[in-house]
Amino acid sequence: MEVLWKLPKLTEDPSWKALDRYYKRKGDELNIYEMMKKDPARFRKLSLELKTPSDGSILFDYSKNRIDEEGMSLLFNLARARRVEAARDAMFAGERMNFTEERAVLHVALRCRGGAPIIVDGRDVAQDVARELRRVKEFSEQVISKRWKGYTGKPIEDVINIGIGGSDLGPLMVTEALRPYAVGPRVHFVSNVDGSHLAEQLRRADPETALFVVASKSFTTRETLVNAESARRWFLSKAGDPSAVARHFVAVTTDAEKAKEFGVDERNVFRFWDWVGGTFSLWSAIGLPIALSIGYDNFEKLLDGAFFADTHFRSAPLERNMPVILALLGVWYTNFYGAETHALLPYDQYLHQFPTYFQQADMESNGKSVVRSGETAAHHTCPVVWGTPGTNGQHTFFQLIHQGTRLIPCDFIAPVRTHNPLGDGLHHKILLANFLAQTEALMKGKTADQARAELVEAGMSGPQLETYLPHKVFKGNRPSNSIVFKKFTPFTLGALIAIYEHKIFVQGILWDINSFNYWGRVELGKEFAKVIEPELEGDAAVSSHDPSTNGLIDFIKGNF
Ligand code: G6Q
Repeated sequence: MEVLWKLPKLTEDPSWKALDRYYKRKGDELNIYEMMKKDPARFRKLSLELKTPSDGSILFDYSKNRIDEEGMSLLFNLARARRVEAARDAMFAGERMNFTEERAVLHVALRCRGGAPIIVDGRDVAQDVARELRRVKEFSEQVISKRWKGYTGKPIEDVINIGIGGSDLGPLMVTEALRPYAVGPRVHFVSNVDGSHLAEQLRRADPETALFVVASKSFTTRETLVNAESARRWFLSKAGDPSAVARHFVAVTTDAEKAKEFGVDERNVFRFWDWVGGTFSLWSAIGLPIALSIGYDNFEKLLDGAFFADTHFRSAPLERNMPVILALLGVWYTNFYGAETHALLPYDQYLHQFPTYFQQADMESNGKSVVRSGETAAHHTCPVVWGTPGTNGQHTFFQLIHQGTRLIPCDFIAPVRTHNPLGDGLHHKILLANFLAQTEALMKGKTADQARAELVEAGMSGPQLETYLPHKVFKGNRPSNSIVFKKFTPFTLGALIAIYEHKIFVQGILWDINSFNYWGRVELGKEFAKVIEPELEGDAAVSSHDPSTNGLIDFIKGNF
């Protein structure tokens, strides 16, 4: 990706400077509600509708942002100047976007439809992908149809995925999100090396009907291997015969040899490849628990949805490109308004893992402070990503979003139709009304005059009214995006995830970082943990660390 290396430093790029001037001139006075009132066409101008072939439209409304058309066009200029389109094409073409590990970044190849070859290092990986997907299909169909039997001849009732990070969160988020489509065994997830996580699952599991999926890209992750070992020990303590393991343990990895060494039968090893980042691996065999839960046909629909979003990302002009717009608005708030966080607020209980999933995907990919050249970035990168499903958030942290000192851009995500129309649809009507009300209230706020009128109406006057008044004011002008779907289906969920993945990609390009290596996530802590683990043995006081760490270790040892 030659061209990216030749770009000027981000903060010195003329397109960046133009944005900076615009921000200084207008940043304080851009008032969303005022702009909305002045221009009734604002919604039409600043929204997009993506028509899916089968599952209705996805509406993306970004008109409730502190930006006007001039600002948007400066943001698009930035994307052009920073070669977002060329970078996107290079990713799809299999160039080594992950330049510090010299790897292609091709999660898009995992869901590419149409059968065209995808060449990585001279090899058509599309065929490898198709072969592994066929294996996922066959295996999931055997398990769901109960043709796959455990060692006593009983079918599988519970699947326990053992993996962490990217080998856990994607399948966890998707199986939760698509629960209404579940047709297979119950699926559970164990990630934490804290024995309680596994112990709680094992307590409820029956070795005769449990299937363990050991998921690890590297097959070296200590947490996963220790959990898998303990699961196998538990299983053998009940089943006795080691040959029974082959009916109850499968693995998903890029390193089949290591999985075999661990003792997983070769025929039970599902593969993926080093050009799939862990964070973006749910589309590969890492998605096996998804296929086991919702059935392979639905898993394919998830891939179809992602492919739909890939096609949109590749072909829509920047001005109509949802991931690009999401990315640019994120940069606008992070780098100009100084927003430190970004909230993801799905108004759908099934999406309760969505914020956590994207917390990882965003923060692991773009939580970097070194730019491509190796210099320290002169600009901020990834904000803290967080959130929880509405309406719960309204009763917890929305206070801060409405009246706190910080600017918190929010993405509201909601399906028009529910899978559970309880109370004749009443629940869902309330949910939707709340979603809409929050975005409106964040924008409009409540002026001192309005608050005063309300207090007077409530019978208040004099010093009491004056004391209450400032606390009742909402400044408003708080930005939000709204993303509304007809219904959450495997297809629309696949599209939504892929849209956010591409947002992350675009932001990485804009921030001039490598979004695809994750050395920060575990390396340093892992090195330190290796030293500390043996020190937790024995009674001797520890002195090899700083006084705080020594003191903590000694306290723990004293209380074993
Ligand atoms: C980086 C991932 C990271 C990873 C875990 C587990 O690639 O995002 O979260 O998935 O560290 O790694 P393994 O899959 O190799 O066990």
